Amino acid sequence: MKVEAIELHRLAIPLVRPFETSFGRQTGRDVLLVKVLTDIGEGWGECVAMADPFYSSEYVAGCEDVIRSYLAPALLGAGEVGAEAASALFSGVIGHRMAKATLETALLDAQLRAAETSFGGYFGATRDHVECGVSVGISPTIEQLLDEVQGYVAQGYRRIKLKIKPGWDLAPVAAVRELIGDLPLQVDANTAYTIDDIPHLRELDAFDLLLIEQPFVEEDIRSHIALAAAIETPVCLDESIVDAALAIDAIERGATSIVNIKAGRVGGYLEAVRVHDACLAREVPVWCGGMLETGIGRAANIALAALPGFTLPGDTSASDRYFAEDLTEPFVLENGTLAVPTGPGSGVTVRDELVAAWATRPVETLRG
Ligand code: NPQ
Ligand code: MG
Repeated sequence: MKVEAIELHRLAIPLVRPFETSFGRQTGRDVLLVKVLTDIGEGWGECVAMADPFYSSEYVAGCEDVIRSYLAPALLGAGEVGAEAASALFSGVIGHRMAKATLETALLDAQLRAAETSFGGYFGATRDHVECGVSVGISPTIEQLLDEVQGYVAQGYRRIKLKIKPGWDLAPVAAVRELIGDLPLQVDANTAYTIDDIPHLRELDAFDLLLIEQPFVEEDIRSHIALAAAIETPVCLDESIVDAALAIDAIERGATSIVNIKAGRVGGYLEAVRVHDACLAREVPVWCGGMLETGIGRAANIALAALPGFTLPGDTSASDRYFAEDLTEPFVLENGTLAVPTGPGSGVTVRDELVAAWATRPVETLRG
């Protein structure tokens, strides 16, 4: 295909409830969407970066700038190009994986719509539904936390993930474990601990957790190795895993025995499939992470989560976990699962009227 223009859309979407993690509290989703206009049709990509560089070094305005200044010009000047060629085209730019993933996904959407192939079919999905978990933020009180968790259990979620940080860990985990019985439970620290906390983190072994996710900073593989050797609960890396090579290295060194896969974090769905393949070959279970995506990103995540190595429920929750209204037809939980879209490309239809209604500034159109 030939890319003729790239639109940048910046939206503000209200969340149904604030979402608090060890790195901050979100009350809305500041989201960047890109639409590629090509000679074979259009495609959408959603950027997973947050408004501020507090979860990752990337952030929305930074992604926008690197797309506008570097990635879009490379694509618009490339002539005939397939989604599979995007990462090589972008390779002169170091890092900025979330920005690269946004454009690659839009290209893949356009390409697969034209080929009448679904994301799931293209990735190698082996299931038509995926099991869903839910990520639960830090609450003002344990009572409110239990209320929120109870609601998700009633909706049918197959596993609960609690956000933890120093001062909000053993007590809420104990209370939730008591509430939910033997429903699968895991925790996510988003890098809030240090190696000195290992004796404290070992106390989590009492709660039969599926895993503990990313207790230490992204670059600190060594402390994760030390924790994994000291604790029964499996250690799972999120922020640290930025590509398939790093996943293999972290697995072989004993830093992680389960991997959270987020396409944005690793530079796109094609690399995400390679992370999956590397983990499957090493018998390391994977699950699909979430970044408060709208239906656009959620559709692609659910297609990814339908690959055979995704043996644990993901953070691929229903639309109403985050949004009263979604940018696409909503994803609705069916017996704790979501249906993998089967239509061409992402398989969802973007509601242009909502894209316009939630825009925080006029559409910016980039041309060659
Ligand atoms: C995680 N996601 O697994 C992330 C962290 C996270 C579902 O727990 C706006 C955009 C707010 C992305 C808050 C979940 C966010 C965000 C938290 C990602 O670590
Ligand atoms: Mg995480």
